[in-house]
Amino acid sequence: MIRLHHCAQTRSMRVLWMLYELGLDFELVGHGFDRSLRDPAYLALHPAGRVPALEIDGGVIFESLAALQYLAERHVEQGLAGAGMDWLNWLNFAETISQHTAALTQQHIAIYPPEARSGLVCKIEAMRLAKTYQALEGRLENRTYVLGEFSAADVGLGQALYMAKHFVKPEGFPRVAAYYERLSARAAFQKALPQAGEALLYVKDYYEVPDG
Ligand SMILES: N[C@@H](CCC(=O)N[C@@H](CS)C(=O)NCC(=O)O)C(=O)O
Repeated sequence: MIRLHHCAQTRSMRVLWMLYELGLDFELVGHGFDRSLRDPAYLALHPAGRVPALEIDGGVIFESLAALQYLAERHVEQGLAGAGMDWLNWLNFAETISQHTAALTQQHIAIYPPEARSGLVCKIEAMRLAKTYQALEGRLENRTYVLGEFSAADVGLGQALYMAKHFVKPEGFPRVAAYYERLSARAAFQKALPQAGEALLYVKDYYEVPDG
């Protein structure tokens, strides 16, 4: 039995998307994005109390991009695994994007009271996030997907963009914008979106960099 522990609009969405791409049977366990992730029962699955946690093959994978790699290689016949340095670099580049999104989510949404938030940190993180789009823009010159053909690396990157575009719009990066459109049109991506009634992390489509 495969079991995915998931919160809507977080990095666990990339694993959910991947499971749908592969057409696997699995159980989905939804969690609140709150202190319940620190319950001892959940900490036994994820030592830092985060999502995702993927129970599979008698073990637990608790890093989202490791989960994508494991699944892609477990089902290599489906053609979503790459090889060599390009595969590893671009699969893991999703985290280079997501680290800035995590910082921006903390600044714009998680920190209370709002006066404790830093406009300067928001500006710096948004600029650094834009630099990651620039890198992706370069990689996508003459390529439809980062490895040429669609792979699990695009699942990681597409989901990283899904979260990141709340803070930096991809429109200034035409290849990235078109890439995101292509990825988000996939049926498996659409199935991994928040379902009706699920608590959302982002209540706005876009969070402006605050003054100050
Ligand atoms: N590098 C980890 C990061 C996991 C992570 O930080 N997940 C966030 C959601 S995107 C989380 O669970 N945060 C809850 C918390 O920090 O309390 C991965 O890619 O799986």
